[in-house]
Parts: sequence; C-alpha cells; structure tokens
Amino acid sequence: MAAAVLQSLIPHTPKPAKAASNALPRPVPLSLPRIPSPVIMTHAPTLQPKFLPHRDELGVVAVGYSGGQRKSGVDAAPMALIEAGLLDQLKDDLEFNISFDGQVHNYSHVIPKQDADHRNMKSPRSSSAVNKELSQQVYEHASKGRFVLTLGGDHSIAIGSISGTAKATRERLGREIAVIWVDAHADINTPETSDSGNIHGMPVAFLTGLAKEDRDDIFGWIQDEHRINTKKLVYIGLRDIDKGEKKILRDNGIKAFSMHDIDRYGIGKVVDMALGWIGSDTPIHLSFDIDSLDPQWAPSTGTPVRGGLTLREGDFIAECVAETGSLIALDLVEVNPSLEVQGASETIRAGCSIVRCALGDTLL
Ligand SMILES: [Mn+2]
Repeated sequence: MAAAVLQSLIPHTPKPAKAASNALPRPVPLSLPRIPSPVIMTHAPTLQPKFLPHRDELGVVAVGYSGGQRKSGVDAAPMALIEAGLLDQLKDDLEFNISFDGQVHNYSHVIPKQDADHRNMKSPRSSSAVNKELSQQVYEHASKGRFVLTLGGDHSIAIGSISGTAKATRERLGREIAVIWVDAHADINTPETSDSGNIHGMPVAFLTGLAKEDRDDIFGWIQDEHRINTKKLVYIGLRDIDKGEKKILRDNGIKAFSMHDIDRYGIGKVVDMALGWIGSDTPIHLSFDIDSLDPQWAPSTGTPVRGGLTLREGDFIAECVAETGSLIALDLVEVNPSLEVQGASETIRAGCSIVRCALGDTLL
C-alpha cells in the first residue's frame, strides 16, 4: 500500500459506536431530551504519569509492515484501526494532543529489491531497514517526552518501537525501560532456533541481545542503547512456545505468566505479580499482540491459538498497566483485517479497546 495521507480524512471519519466489551450506543445527536448516564461517560484520565512531563502528549506511528511473517494484510491494520475511529476517540474522549504525520508508512524507500535469506531469516534486510527507520521515528516522539503509540504491522516492528523507547528513555531519564509482552507466543527465537525463519518470532531475541548480528543492514545497527534487560521483561498470556524458546526463557530466568498461571491465579493476581516483578520505579513499554486474545475475540490474526485471554482480560491488563502511571509506550500488533470477513471488524474493535484502556480509559 502506498503511504496514504490520512490527515484530511480523520476529521471526517464517522464516529463508530464504542468498541468496549461493555459498549453501549453513543448518544445520538437528536433533539430529544437525553437521559444522563454516568455509566457510559468517558472522560479524560486524571492520573499524572510518573515518567512523562505531560499527561496528554501522544505521538502516533502507523507502521504498514508485514514482512516479518508470510501472510499479507497485517499492513492494513493501522488504516483499519484509524478508520474505526481510534485516533478520534483518543483525541475527543481521552483528550490527547496527538502528534501524527498522517501517514501509514510502508517504508518502500528503504526496502531493497533483493533480500535473500540470511541465517535462516526471511526478509532480513527489509525487516532491519524498516525497524531502523521506525526506531528513529519512535525515538523522536519519546525523546520529546511524548507517550508513543505504535500501530503495526506484524510483531517484528517491536524491534523498532522498543529500541526507540529504550534509547530515548536512557537519554531523557537515565533509566532502563521494562517491557510487558502480552502474546500467545514468546517471540524470542534466535535465527538458529526458529523453524519458520519469520522475524516476527524473533524480536525479543534481538532486543535483549540474545540474538546479534554484525552486518549493519541486518540488525547490526542495534546497539546497547537500544537494548532491554531480560530481568525487566515480563510475559503474559503465553501458550504456544517453541522448544528452543522454552530453553531460552529458562536459561535466562525470564519472568513469564502463561495461560496456566492465569487459570490458576486469575488475571488480577497475575497482573499484580507481573507489575510487582517490574516494580513501581521503572518506565514501562507495553507490547500487545492481539493474538494473546482468544480467537473467539480476535480471530483475524496471522497465528491464532485457542485457549487465550478473554476480551475483558486483555482490557484488564491494559487498564492495570495504565493505572501504574509508569506506562510510556504501547504497541498494538498482528491485527490482520484481511484474514476473516466476519471476524475482522471484531478484531479491530478489540484492538481499539485495548489501546483506549492502556491510554487511561476506564469503565466508570
Ligand atoms: Mn507476537
């Protein structure tokens, strides 16, 4: 898809009904008297963020990239989310001042014509170049103290978004970030442990330095300033982990809460434990893969796995992370509107709901 200019489009986008699981119809602008209902009132969050200078400054990057896996269509997600009214809701309901260049980036200017496999990785140069650009885009927002929302795209784009946040936060606050990775998968394969060679299964390996590469055109640009600490990484929702990944998680003592833990303790306790592991004095980047949700709620995604989070559990995680006041960046990835006819709009609505919750929307 060519980079689409959306700026002029956004103000005219009709406002859809709110997509939360408890969604009630929006008040229709009729001249009839309205019954005031505090239950559906959305208002701007009042929580003062711990690691951002302002509550309401939001940078948005729309990433139309699908080369981290083999199914087309995930590059259309940012446009679908925006057309569903996501940015309007953030602006009007949550009162964010949005910095957005109005484009879904396809990064065609940096994608090479030839991109042979390297160390078993598929599309390595394209994925590297896109993420290098994205890293800089996210860095620009984050270094100005904005909350950064990155709309993917497949999950390989977290290499760019998280590396940008990590670098900016080191410079701005002298701190390492923590990452909460909500996903059915651990996405921590190295090129050598991956069966598929798809880079959307490897972003955490590159971000933590468990996978490294010298070639600048194949992720060699990732330096220490871009990396994250395995001790400040927490997973929630895992249920489909490759054998090699299990070993990586164990060997590195990485904190992970699987669906088994959620069944045993309930989502409330699991989120408390995850946030307790991170502590209250660390800025958090939340990377949310829509495939963490059960396909019942989010069927339109590239690698669905049954037995996942309910829509409310997904929203709840986002709400709780928002409540900490420590959240500084969010990715929403792997929404693929082209995979399902019926399920696409439901998946998009689920994605919008997760983003609103993470940005401070509350039920009451
Ligand atoms: Mn993922």
